[in-house]
Amino acid sequence: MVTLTDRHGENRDRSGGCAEHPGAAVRRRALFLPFRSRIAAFLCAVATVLCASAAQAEDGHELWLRHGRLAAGQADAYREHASQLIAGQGTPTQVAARAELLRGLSGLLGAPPSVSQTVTLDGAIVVGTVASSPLVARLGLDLAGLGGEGYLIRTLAIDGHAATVIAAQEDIGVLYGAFHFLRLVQTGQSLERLDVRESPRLKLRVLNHWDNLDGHVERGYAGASIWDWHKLPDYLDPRYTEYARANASLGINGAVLNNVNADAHSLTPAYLDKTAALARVFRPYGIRVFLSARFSAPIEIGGLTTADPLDSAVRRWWRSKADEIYRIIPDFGGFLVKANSEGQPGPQDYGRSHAEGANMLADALAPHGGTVMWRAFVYSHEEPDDRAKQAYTEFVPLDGKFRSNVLVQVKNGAVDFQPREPFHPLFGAMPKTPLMMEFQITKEYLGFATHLVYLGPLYEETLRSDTYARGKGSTVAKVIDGSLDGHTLTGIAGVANIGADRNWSGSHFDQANWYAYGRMAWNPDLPARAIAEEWVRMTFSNDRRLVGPVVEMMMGSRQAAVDYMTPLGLHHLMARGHHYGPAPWVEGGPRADWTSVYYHRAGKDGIGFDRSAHGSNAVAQYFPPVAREFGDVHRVPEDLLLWFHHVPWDYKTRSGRPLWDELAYRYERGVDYVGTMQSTWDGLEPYVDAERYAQVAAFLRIQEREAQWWRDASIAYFQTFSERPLPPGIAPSAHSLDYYKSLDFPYAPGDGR
Ligand code: GCW
Repeated sequence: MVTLTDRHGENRDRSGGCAEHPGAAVRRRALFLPFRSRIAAFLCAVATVLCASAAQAEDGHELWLRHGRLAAGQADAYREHASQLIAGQGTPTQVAARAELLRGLSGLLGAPPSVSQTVTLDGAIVVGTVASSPLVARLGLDLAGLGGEGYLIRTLAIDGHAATVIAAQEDIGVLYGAFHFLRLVQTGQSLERLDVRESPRLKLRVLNHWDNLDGHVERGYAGASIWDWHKLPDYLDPRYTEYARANASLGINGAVLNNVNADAHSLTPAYLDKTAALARVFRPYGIRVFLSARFSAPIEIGGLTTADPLDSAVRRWWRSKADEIYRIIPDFGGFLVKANSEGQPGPQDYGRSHAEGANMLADALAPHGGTVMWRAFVYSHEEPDDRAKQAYTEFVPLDGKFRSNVLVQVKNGAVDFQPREPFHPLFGAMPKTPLMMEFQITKEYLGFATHLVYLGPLYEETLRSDTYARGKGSTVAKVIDGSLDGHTLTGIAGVANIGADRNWSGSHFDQANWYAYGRMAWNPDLPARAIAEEWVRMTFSNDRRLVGPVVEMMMGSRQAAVDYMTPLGLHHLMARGHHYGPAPWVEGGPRADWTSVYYHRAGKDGIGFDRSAHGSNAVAQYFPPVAREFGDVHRVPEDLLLWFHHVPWDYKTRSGRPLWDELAYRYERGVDYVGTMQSTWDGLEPYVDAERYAQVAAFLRIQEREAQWWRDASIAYFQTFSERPLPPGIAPSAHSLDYYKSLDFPYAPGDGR
């Protein structure tokens, strides 16, 4: 990456060389936009006076679209490539692209480029499609192959002037290209000799909002739902547009507005009007709305006595519901369905298969071009078998039985969004069915909003996992992008971490998880580290004294959470219900697979879930090379050891330490990492605005305390089985096991309702 820096090697947000707290940037920008550079000196003085109050503006609301003013020298260099803007305004999407460029460049460079119809200056930016811009049309660019959402950004000469063109086949590609161009400036990259060609690898790149109609967000830690259903459709909160801008800047092109634990009311005319209003706001930004459909809706709101997918009245009801929806939302995306899972109704209630249920909805949507996203997160009421095996067992026999407009949506791992899981064995195992990935962005099992856990490495680890479905190199990324089995309908979903909090995600660093999801949805091969760096530069600053340490801190944070919560392949040891904090002792209750003891299986003889051929044989669901690796206690990656094997407490791990010592060591390592993040962050105080600095510091203190709690409670509990002393250097737990068991958090946020 080429980084433009000022002579001090910095390019953080500063204006005109004023000595001030960096937190002043945003408020100052808002105040100063109408002014010209010739009065910059005067403004510096005003800014200095405003420094104290300006710092309060840094509440994270702008996300990564924080186009703070660049250092003077740097802004001058960029202005040479952004002197003039030639962009159409014929459609709402063109208007949006033009507005983004003007807004972003004004912020970054201190003044907007001049607006023109023709290129009359060096450094012009020409934006548009062949159809909308005669200027773009006569450049003879090779736009074929970009697809409807792709774009190119190229440096060339137009009418004797140096220019940059942002061109696409469709308006939405132009908008995506505009955001890309701004990102280059925001992250300090060179605008010389640009030759960018980008198209998304996946077709549907959607957020799944687990938002209930009453405003509660299931597993949400960022406040209430951003959808104010009560005031819709009449009042359109400006946040809806901000939301659309943020998503479009990443290329996210779909939003499932309501919880997969769905309420049939979202399909009533009144709620459809509300959804239509949101769809109108999102449309210029290329975002289509989807709804979670409750399978029993024909009974609940349709007055029928059955929801049997083979019943002709039921089928008619869904067809006319689809027609009704498309009459008011012509670009409606389709339905997401959680069926026969965790108490949700579904086709199996009528003795029908998942395919029969999905196909009924697919038939209703097909005439309108809609898609069904049918979830594979199912496990049976009867608990007959290892829960990790059940989705595969139910879905593999259905391969090839789904309509062509059905995607089967598969969680990244076979159990449930754990801090670390092996990739789901369904990936690669249903070659005739397009599978879409479901990641969780909200951190239900990773410390809620207060733990700094960057999920880029988790997503990357899954996407790069090799299924061996068609031999070596059959990565999960190739399964979901359709290239492995030749599918054109492809997709990815992220369970959103967005709420009504000013900072959207409940914490500043959780914004990075939304960002990373969106970037990988566009290109599943993007490295988590590069994405983190981009995000830090856009969200905080380009100051290298900040970028390097923050990226390092982020990159190790997920492994740290694994270490202090569920090391060595342990999983699902969180408290029952709300999942807040450690509770490896949970047992009893309605089902065994909702307890911790089911998953860790600790006893005097050892610990771990035997999924090898000697145990549940879940390994057999993977392709042979993977099955052999996971099934062999000596070859399985140690990070997954206790996921697949039950081993004695004195089992010798790769470090040479006995298992018990290794477990204790990893708990300790996780807690230590949080301490390291704290010291790193302490050292960054001079480079971060006061407001965000303080919140991150406070959250790291919470994380430190809770990591210690996880470690202490887990060690105290497992020691009752291992009956071994702690290894040298590992301190005993601060309290007794009874103390940890007595802790109770009836109102922990995010619980399902
Ligand atoms: O992990 C579980 C969550 C539930 C969620 C379910 C699912 C929407 O605890 O809250 O329900 O996953 O993915 O369906």
